[in-house]
Amino acid sequence: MEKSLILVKPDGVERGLTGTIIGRLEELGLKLVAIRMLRADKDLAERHYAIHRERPFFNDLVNYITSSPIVAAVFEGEEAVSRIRKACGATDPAQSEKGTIRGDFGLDIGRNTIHASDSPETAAVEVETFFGNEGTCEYTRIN
Ligand code: IDP
Ligand code: MG
Repeated sequence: MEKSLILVKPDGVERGLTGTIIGRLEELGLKLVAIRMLRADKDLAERHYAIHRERPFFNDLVNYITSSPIVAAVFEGEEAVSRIRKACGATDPAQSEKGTIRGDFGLDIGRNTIHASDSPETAAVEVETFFGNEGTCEYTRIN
């Protein structure tokens, strides 16, 4: 079954939106299989966003994601990656549809409330990055 990693970014945690965001994804019928709050350090943030290393916004991105605690979670379900990306909306909240997480809560392109894996392959790497030590849980989701 497909897994996807999400991060509630600092703006989501600080505004008390963690439960709402996790709830929206649970309401899609996806199964929550791991969750933890952490303050990412520079090394973790740079590894997570390594693909953007050459982009002009890389330093801002790393500074932002390490500025305050985040909540990392893993959801499991059929087509979890694409369904969660759809629920998140476009990267820039100004372009995201209402009813999506970023469209409803995102403040700007940096403070866009949530990260979500962009492919099953990326998800596997990201789950390992954030939950490599403790792993994920197994149970039956009853809908
Ligand atoms: P995604 O989060 O929708 O997958 P990515 O292109 O992977 O978007 O970019 C990672 C994060 O970097 C975005 O969520 C956003 O916060 C930030 N970002 C992306 N493009 C820009 C930009 O042009 N300026 C500033 N920040 C950006
Ligand atoms: Mg991305």
